[in-house]
Amino acid sequence: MSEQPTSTAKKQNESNPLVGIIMGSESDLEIMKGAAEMLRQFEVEPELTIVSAHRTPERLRDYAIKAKARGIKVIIAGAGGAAHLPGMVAANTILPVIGVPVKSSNSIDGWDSMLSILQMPYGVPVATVALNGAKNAGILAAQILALHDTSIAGKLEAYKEYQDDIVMESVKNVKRLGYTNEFDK
Ligand code: AIR
Repeated sequence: MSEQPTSTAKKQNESNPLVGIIMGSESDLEIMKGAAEMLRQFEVEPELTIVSAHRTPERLRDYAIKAKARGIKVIIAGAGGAAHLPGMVAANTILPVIGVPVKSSNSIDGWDSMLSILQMPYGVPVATVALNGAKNAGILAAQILALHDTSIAGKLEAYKEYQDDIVMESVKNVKRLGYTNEFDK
């Protein structure tokens, strides 16, 4: 499937993005762009910018407070190390927040980012994906939008079928290599 947005989808979403992707630093972009790439596969063009919980605390609060009124439906927030961005955004909005722990240059081993995002206190949920799991964050955001958008839902169904096809190709490949299994007989 193509990772580039169609021109129609791009135009529609540029003026009124439904998903906001934010990250603590430009150094997170290599991972976080995966969320944008996945969303584009479902013809959802997100907005993407840098917001740091520690370096730009006022920008964080401003972004979180204004997001809903701007028409954003889901926020994907990624950060590394002492990763307080997703949690603090969730503290300031009722929009669903998907947190992406990034294994950054200042991470000890990734667990610092993981636990900072995962262990939210009761009352302020963040849906945390795997370490560097920005692509899944993109899919999850599309799934949330699909609750009220049949076009996105259809593209998600097609994506599921596509994944099935890929695995079934692999099943044939390993069979060709001489590995048998009783299950497929
Ligand atoms: N970070 C930036 N502000 C607050 C946090 N937690 C994170 C970024 C990045 C890491 O610090 O999300 O993963 C390192 O950032 P930099 O800019 O030093 O490369």
